[in-house]
Amino acid sequence: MKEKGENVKLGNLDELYHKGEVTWTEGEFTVERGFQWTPPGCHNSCGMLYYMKDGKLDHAEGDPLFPYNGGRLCARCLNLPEAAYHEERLKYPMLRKREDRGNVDAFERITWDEALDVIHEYVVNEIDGKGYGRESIFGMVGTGRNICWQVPWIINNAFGSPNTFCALFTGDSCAVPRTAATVALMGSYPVSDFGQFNEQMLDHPEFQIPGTILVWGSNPLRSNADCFQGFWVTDVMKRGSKLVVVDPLINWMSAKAEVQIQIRPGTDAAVAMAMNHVIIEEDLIDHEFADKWCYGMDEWRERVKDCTPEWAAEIAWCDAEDIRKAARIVATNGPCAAPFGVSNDQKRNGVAAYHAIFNMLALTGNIDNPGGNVLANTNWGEVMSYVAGYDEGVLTPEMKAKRLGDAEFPMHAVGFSALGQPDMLMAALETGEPAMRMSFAMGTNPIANMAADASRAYHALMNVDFAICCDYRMTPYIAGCVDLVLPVGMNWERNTLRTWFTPMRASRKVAQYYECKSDEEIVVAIGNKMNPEFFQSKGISTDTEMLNYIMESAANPPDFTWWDLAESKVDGKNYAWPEYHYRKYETGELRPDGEPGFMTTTGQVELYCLMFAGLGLNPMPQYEEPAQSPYSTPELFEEYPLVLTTGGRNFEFFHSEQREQAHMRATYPDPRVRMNPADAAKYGVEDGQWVWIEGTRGRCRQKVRVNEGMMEGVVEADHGWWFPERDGNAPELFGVFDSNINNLTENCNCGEYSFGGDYRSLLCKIYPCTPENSQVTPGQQVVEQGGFTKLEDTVYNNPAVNARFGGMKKIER
Ligand SMILES: Nc1nc2c(c(=O)[nH]1)N[C@H]1C(S)=C(S)[C@@H](COP(=O)(O)OP(=O)(O)OC[C@H]3O[C@@H](n4cnc5c(=O)[nH]c(N)nc54)[C@H](O)[C@@H]3O)O[C@H]1N2
Ligand SMILES: Nc1nc2c(c(=O)[nH]1)N[C@H]1C(S)=C(S)[C@@H](COP(=O)(O)OP(=O)(O)OC[C@H]3O[C@@H](n4cnc5c(=O)[nH]c(N)nc54)[C@H](O)[C@@H]3O)O[C@H]1N2
Ligand code: SF4
Ligand SMILES: [Mo]
Repeated sequence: MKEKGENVKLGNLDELYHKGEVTWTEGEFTVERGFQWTPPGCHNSCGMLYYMKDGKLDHAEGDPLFPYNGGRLCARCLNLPEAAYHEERLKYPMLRKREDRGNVDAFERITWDEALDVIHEYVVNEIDGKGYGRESIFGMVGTGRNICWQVPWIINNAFGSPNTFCALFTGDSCAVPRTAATVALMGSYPVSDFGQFNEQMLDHPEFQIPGTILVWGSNPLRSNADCFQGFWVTDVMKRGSKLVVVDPLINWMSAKAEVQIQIRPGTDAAVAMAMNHVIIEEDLIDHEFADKWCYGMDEWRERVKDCTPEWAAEIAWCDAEDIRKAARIVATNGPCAAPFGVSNDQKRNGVAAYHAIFNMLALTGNIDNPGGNVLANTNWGEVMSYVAGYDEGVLTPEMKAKRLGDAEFPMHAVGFSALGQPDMLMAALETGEPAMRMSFAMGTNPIANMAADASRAYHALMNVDFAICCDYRMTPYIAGCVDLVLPVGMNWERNTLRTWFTPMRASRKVAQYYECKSDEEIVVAIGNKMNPEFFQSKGISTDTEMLNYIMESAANPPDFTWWDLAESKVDGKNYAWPEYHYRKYETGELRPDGEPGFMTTTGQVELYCLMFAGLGLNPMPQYEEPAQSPYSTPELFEEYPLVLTTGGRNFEFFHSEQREQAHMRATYPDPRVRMNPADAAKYGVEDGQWVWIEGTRGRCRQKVRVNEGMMEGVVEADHGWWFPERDGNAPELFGVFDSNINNLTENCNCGEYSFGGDYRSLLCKIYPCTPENSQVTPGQQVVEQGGFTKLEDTVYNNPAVNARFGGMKKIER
């Protein structure tokens, strides 16, 4: 250790922070080096130093030796002990009878062996014994907290079913619309480049600082979404990057931006098409790239010919000059990096919006270039995504064909999503055809957060005959709909591996909490119980054997094992960056035939997408109004005069998590709906007042937050709210329906390409809560009175869902 006051030079960091070691003693603490991804959940995985005392986590610090976060941590990770030792944390497997759903006290502690027996017996007696196919067992998963591969592994390889879903997440409205658009266009997934693909990060000799960061419908400073650290934005801003922001709300970044296009939610595709128009009209195209590598230039030019900034400005309620200015900056200010924004995924028109944005980035040469948008691969080609386990040879072709949605949605049939189509699951649960008998959920709390139309989701999930959920704490979904609960360990209570995107990281189990198991251990336990032949044939009897198997079976396996990595024996590190190259389309690295080009039919970036055309889908982006909007439903707009967007992220919560933590609730106590002062005055509501937000499908209550930065005529409401401090029993279920903005969102009406639903473009009205209009709680309305939407009134608005299920058929509840 250095003397107090002595200068710590950078060179000493290795020594100070024990490079090459994974555990050491510091005073009363044992320090354990690892990574944090989940739980509690996050899209990132920061390098951590866990300070342990008496077998418990005392506190955590960022690992300064891991370049990705360089020692920095968010509030949620600084507060890990509160998450870990909260009284709501689950300790043992628990079971209750189906008729006791809604009664939290009815859960009884059982052993893991009993839990495995219960699952085994149900499958043998109630699925196989009664002649239901294994496809009637389905998995539900949430966002990629690094808990995405475990569920298909269990569903495919342990249970032999092809059906895993993002839990009633209409149109798979996160990431999938974007990946579908970009994979169709260029055969790969572009990720904004902030140097993270090389260990030297910003200092890598080939990296260039982005001239422009195009922040479109996202708030990376808060969300750190998708393997992307928000502070990378400020790091490159310090080195000269400029910002262009497309957002209805003025935020910290827009205040620093060269230009913000402030738009009506849901109109992104129109604005993106107009930016393409400007770039083409003013010939701001990067001809060196586009003439050689873009297919369909003439068709695209023709498509956007009339999409003038004035046309888009009228649709989007924005300024045409801002569109021009933004397009010019994107095209002329050096490389342009466009971090992922979920706003575009969360709309029926989302695939088109992303297609148009990436056509623009291709025209301006911002594909696979330093400081632009690089074509990402997972490390050595390991499969640890939602598609994991699907091709391990367990499922027969007949069984694979039973994946819900493949027959109706061509994009699913050809593999643009690894999962079943969630709208089809909703319809199947509602009609009973096909029967979906048993569910297995890991990493999702659907009625609180993921499912559109929460009321409908609740009733649909109550139709499942036997429901299993793995979580680390009691949730509304468990309280309301689950029969068997399996408790999971925190990040430092598990052996685990992280592969997307880069670098590969391994973290070790350094503590045990009661009888919790990691999700990885649960895969092994259920796998060896249900399908021992398969798991033994792969040599998988433990979690670490499975993790090592995943590494060994990668397309280009690394020359180290899971144990090497976890013990910091890979060049003295517990992480490893694979070799990375820019402009891979020039060298043949993108195609199995080794030819230069992109992995598309033409080998080019298809502005006019032949893949879409071949599937009978619109080959080029087209603007469509949201299903509800001032222009698509003017009559509704009279009654519901505010445009509603939902779910902007905040520092305190990751979706429905952290609500039980006093430190997070101290700075963010209640659900908030942000509105402009003029709108607040117009609708007679004040800052801090509880109001009803009502749409055509239901209502919920949140607190008004008057915000001058919010566009007039637009409101933005929180998602994911429930109240662990309230009654967990039905009908309240911890108040999950009280402030749930998904009481208003629509299910079974995804967009043309089968992806994207209108979570961020709805209509609503807002009025003060009064004792008179608050007598029946939303919980009572949903649970006791049959829901906001009566089942018989429900319609399948998506044509493909409708084609299969026709009108509604009522089943017995
Ligand atoms: N702290 C925290 N971090 C998270 C999460 C979390 O719950 N909490 N969730 C994770 C997940 S799964 C995801 S997908 C990411 C999402 O993270 P991001 O992609 O960064 O998205 P948000 O933060 O939701 O985006 C909010 C911004 O979108 C704007 N916006 C709303 N509607 C529209 C619209 O129609 N068009 C445009 N252009 N802008 C719009 C809002 O005004 C707001 O400024 O965050 C991840 N990270
Ligand atoms: N209206 C509206 N709705 C939205 C959004 C929006 O912007 N607006 N955003 C949508 C988006 S982008 C997404 S991705 C979804 C996210 O939806 P989900 O990913 O389903 O998020 P949660 O509801 O928080 O459910 C996660 C559950 O997993 C548990 N958990 C956390 N870590 C682990 C773990 O390691 N193992 C296990 N077994 N369990 C764990 C948590 O305790 C929690 O109960 O929500 C969507 N819902
Ligand atoms: S919450 Fe913040 S510090 Fe923790 S893993 Fe996520 S990005 Fe890193
Ligand atoms: Mo998401």
